[in-house]
Amino acid sequence: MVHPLYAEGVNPFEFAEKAAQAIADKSGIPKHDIALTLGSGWSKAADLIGETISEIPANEIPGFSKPAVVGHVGTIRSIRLPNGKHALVIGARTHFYENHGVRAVVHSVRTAAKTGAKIMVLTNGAGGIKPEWAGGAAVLISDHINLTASSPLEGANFVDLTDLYSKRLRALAKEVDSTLDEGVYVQFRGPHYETPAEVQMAKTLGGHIVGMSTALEAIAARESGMEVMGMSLITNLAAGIQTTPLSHEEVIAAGKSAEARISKLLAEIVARF
Ligand code: 8IG
Repeated sequence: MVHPLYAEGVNPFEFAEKAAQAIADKSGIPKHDIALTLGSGWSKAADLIGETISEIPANEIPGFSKPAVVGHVGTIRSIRLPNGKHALVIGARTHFYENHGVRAVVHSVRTAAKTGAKIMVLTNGAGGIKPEWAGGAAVLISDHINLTASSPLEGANFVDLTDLYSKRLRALAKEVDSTLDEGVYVQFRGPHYETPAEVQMAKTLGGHIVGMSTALEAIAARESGMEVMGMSLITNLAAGIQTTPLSHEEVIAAGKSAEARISKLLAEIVARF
């Protein structure tokens, strides 16, 4: 079945506007200030950043669907921060490897922009190339390399990606935790994990983190005029950096054990926005 975003004559930005209107109607909050996509290991942050005003099942919002991945929650939450700002928390991510097309991948980001969000926080679980990140490090994304051979932009739309991952927001994060490390995120298509040779390629290209989600979303966020912060939880060392086989169960377990620590960290960072 073709995804609704690819139905005849659909404009993805008008569709995102409809989704944003549905969120406003269902939550009673007409405008959100910031948005967060919570990936593997990060979902507890939603409980810590403020008071949940409304929680909406993803399938009640046009263009959204239940996540394909165990460990993702499948709801959209409207949260009031202690400083009075409103955060939209997206617990439903569509991955490129689901083959619904890149419009579906970035629909939540475009919707967030249409709700009024000026800051987009993108979190994920990812593999680490630096051995010192073993054991569940949270790492800021400083830049990315997009190896999906795709883009969410359509047509001759030449968006600048210099400083895509905001220096200002990274500095705020480091005020909360000065030990936070940074790295270049390399997005592969997945859903298979990399071969050790592919990880060595990513390392040679200047990469430090390997993942399957965030680069395409960040591009769309920038296109929509949002300031972007990206953060990875290193749930595993990348293939060949760790010598044991990678498993999704390992990833889920690492996420669970890091959850409380990284969620508190993210809540403290967001409180400074
Ligand atoms: I969690 O090792 C997680 N997501 N591409 N490689 C890629 N994505 C990931 C990995 C990994 N771990």
